[in-house]
Amino acid sequence: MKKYLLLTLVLVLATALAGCGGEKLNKLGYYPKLNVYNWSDYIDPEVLKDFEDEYGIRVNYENFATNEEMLAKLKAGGTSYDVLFPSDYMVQALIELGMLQELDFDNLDNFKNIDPMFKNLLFDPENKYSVPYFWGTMGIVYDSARIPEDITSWRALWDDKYAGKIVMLDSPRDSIGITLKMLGYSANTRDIGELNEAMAELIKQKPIVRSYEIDAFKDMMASGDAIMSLCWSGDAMLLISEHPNLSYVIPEEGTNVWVDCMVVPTVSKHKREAELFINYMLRPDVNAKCAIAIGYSTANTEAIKLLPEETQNDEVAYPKGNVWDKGEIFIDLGEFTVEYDRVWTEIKSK
Ligand code: N2P
Repeated sequence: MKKYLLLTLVLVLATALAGCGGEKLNKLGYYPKLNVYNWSDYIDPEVLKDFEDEYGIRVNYENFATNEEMLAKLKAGGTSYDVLFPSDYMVQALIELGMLQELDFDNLDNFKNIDPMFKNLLFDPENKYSVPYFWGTMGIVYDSARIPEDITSWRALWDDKYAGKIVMLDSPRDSIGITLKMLGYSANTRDIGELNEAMAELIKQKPIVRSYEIDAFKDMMASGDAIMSLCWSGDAMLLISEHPNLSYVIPEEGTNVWVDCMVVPTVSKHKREAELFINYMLRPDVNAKCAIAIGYSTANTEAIKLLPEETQNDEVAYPKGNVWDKGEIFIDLGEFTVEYDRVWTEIKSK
């Protein structure tokens, strides 16, 4: 009996001491840390601080540059991530690999704010595992002061006139995807002949490519070191707002439309807190704050209403009409993914 009394005393003391560390108990009654893994430049950092203050949950925040990098890190183990932000096809791949937990929508009442256009999409037909965050298109950002002609085709990225000033994305699905579109093929092709044709085009283009980047192209476009770059719409929107000499075009051969989501991987030991975080990110004020900071298009109808009017009417970020008419969404290619990886390695090693 004495033993139990002592144990209780020790526990009571330990709890009291933990409380003295300046840490607040969270709404669930303890002090967890959440490991969040997101794209770079894809949140307003202030909302992380606000979340920590409001919920008493500390956030360990890390960035990845591509879906593929995120998957490799997740497969390598080491960190038990709690919230990830993969794109559509990567959500599908993670589901197929059994790496995601089903979400409890009783904890996600702000899911109602998501535009129905972004719900129940092919990569997660019943939204069992994922909640949309931001979306966008792929296009070309270019310096219209130094490029007098109208750009209408992806071929512009192959134009010798701009040799050494063209930047491509260091991302296999994106760079290969637009090349497939340029050739009139699906960006999801599983035809080895079509894929090899795209590879040949990208190898031919390589001598005029300044570099393959993910984030650095923004500074290169801003400074004028690069004259055109493959670019996601949100980055384009922010760049153009600061540099009116820049323009964004979706070439007429069509493009990729993508939706980035929030998910909880199976390695997470804090699903309840992860859902608190996801629900918080879906709050209209929080979501709008991020939209303003990063320039990307939110899938959250209530957040859009809080954006400045000129942003709501911006054709780059919020093109009129059905977004699915603008292009193809990437699907997970399953075992065929190794062929895209092979092609990308070959291009990069030339
Ligand atoms: C943000 C990258 C956006 C990801 N830096 C596009 N899917």
